[in-house]
Amino acid sequence: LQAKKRADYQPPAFLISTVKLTVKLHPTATRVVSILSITRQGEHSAPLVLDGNKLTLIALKLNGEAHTDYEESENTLTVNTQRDSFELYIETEIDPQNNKALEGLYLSGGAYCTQCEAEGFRRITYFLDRPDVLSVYTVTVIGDSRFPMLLSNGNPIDKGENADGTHYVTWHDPHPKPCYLFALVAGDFDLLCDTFITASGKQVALELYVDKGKKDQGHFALASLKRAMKWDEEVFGLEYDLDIYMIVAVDFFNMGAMENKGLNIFNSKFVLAEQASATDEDFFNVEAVIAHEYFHNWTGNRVTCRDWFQLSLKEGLTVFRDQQFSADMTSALSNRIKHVRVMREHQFAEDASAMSHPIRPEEVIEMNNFYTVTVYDKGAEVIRMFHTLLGPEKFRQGMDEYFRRHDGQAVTCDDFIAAMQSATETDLSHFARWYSQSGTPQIRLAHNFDKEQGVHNFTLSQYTKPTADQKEKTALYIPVAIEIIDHTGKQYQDEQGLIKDGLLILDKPEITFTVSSHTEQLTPVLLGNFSAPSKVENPLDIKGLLTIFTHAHDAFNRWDAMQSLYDRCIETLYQDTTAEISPAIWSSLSQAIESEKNNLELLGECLVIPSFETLCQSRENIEVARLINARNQFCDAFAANLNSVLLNIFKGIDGGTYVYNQDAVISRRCKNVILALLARSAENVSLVETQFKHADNMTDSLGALRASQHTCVFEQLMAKFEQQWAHDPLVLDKWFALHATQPNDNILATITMLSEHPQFSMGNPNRVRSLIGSFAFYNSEKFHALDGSGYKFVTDYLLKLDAINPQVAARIVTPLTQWQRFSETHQSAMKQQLARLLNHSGLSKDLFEKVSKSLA
Ligand code: BAL
Ligand code: ZN
Repeated sequence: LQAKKRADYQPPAFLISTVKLTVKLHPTATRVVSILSITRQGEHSAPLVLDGNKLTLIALKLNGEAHTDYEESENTLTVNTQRDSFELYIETEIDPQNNKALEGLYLSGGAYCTQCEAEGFRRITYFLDRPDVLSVYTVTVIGDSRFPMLLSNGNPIDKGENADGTHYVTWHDPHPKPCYLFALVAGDFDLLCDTFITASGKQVALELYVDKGKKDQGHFALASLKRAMKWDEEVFGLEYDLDIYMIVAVDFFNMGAMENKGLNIFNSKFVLAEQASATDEDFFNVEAVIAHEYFHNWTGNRVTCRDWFQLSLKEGLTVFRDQQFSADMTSALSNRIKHVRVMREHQFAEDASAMSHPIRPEEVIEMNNFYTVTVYDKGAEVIRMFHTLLGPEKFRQGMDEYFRRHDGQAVTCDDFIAAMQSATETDLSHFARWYSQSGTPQIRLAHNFDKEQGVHNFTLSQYTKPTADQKEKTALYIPVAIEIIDHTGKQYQDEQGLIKDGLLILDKPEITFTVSSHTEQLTPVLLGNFSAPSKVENPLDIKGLLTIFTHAHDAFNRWDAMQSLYDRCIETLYQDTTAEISPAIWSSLSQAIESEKNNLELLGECLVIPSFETLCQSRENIEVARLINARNQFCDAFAANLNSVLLNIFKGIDGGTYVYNQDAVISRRCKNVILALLARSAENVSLVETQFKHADNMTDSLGALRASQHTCVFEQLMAKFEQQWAHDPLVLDKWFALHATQPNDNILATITMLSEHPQFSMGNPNRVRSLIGSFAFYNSEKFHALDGSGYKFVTDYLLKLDAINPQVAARIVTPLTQWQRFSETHQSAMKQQLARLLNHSGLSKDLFEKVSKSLA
């Protein structure tokens, strides 16, 4: 299998100005007629090579005449012609019912729907399936009475009945778009309607389609959409551009959602939300994903990508935009912490693995493998750095310029950088290296004090380890937010004036600066608000970390200091299981908690002990069981030593009547974080049972269930929960995931049994991710069992899943490919399973790319 390289980009040899599609739906024999207006680009005589996959060609006509001069291969249709401009008629047949990969057009859960990004349109008809071919679409969908709603992009322009009893609707989308933004849905849904008046006074019809009976669960999504539309007008001056905006929620979906022009298709998990069945996190995610897809209308649809190597152009930017929106709708601090956790747990792991790639990858075998935390989340961090460097006003000017230059075009990350450059006097060419260099930079700070002179010398340096894809690394342009404080919190300035408005630009391998003070105890506070996607190696002792927690101005740094403190304690126990955490630390922690009891947001976050995955990012040669034991030992000691202070705060948090607003979310979050700690002591198990019994919302029910994972009541509460929610697959997903992450000795038998549960189906990505994905990603103790049984179990499953849905299989293989951080025994057992996958005949491109890279 050949990788495509970014450097090999060639503009299209032909363009397609208009597409007239007629789709006559049938479960196993859908007919697609496509009429294309095609124009040759430039001086050449090459034939027209169209992409196509799993299509049966029925008829081909050129300018109305049957055309026989063509060749078909597994993935192409080559049409031989010397004409420069012509109309091509292509009729194909496809089989949506047996399309279990959920790419192209598929029939699942009683509805037809499409997923075309990245390269799914070629499974519907032969086409130039690349994002730089933009066309105006007119689409007629024909279906029978079981599918009363027939939807596609743009505005409806015609509808009617056919003589054979079927009916049709014709849609026209005036905005030229790449085929990955095409969508079609047919089904029988409940419909929620609303309107939005844009800043310039245009009325937009909003339509939300959900499964029958689920209308009540759609109101929050619709309200979120209106908030997102308003926010984009206020913050970026961007208005919606069609008369209608539709969102359809479906149960079978590979991704979270898809930003098809005017017709978003969503995984129902990111639409449906109500008090009884959705957690606060679900509500948050619904609002964030609704906003993300809406924001794509400008950053993605109006200005799209020239080629798929530029994916971060739209995804990094849109993730940044949705993060800013969520911060404005909820709280900046908890959002920042949430996103940094994703970076540390997942993106740093990817950068350290064989799948490491820059946010703009250089080569790709299967594009679906590059919808990654690097392209999305690190991509958003890079946009955030533009924002930090330029400031909000100039950032906005740069965005305005980007749209002014490129509206209606398919462009590159370099075009984005150039537009941003135009809004600033700073030369961004060095900064642009973030687009081409993979790996996580490590920032180090050396500090020494010349007591006689009263001068503190600081040397800040950067280093990026070689990655699997790139051996040579150069110094990046890193904005490092920095405070220098003493033990009273007084702030100090550097003599050289390198720190401007709290920001130091580390654009060399190292930078030295000095601070004059006779105070011995100066504490540097680095990477405020996580100002760059980097790791910090800070030689601070516990006292220094507590100084940061107590006195730093940046709340993110305060949280982070606590995380480092816990990490140090866990490391002590990891090195020596008989070690004890000193009473002085417990007493400092007790004071710290007490001091923040009126700041439940920060407190709640500070009481989350770093996850096993986060702990892994600063370690090598990891012995999994030992690290997990050290973490558990610390959590147990934490709960025991701080029991009374935690209990007091827990009891003082007023549950009140349920409401979804920021204060209530923060209270529930803090309460449930504390409950999980308290539940580690047997005497507190009744608190868990009481909360479970009286909970009037899913956040508290699930909080109690999670807390019960370490207790004797887990099985009993889980059985009650199943009884209560057997009818609701999205809630059962939470139940599957809780089972799958339980580190008990029978876990593999339990998962096997659950995979036969009436609500489980290998064909449904949400179910598979909940059960198998949760085990592989989050049951670290049993996934990494030293006898290799966890690795083998996941591999056995992937071999079956790959034949059905390669995209989902390639996601779930990720933890197996990240063997590099673990000890030799783990590594060899992991590689043994990867080799089994690689040797499997008929392995998908998706799995082949990830597995072969990780064994290379
Ligand atoms: N474009 C794929 C789904 C998303 O990122 O919105
Ligand atoms: Zn996106």
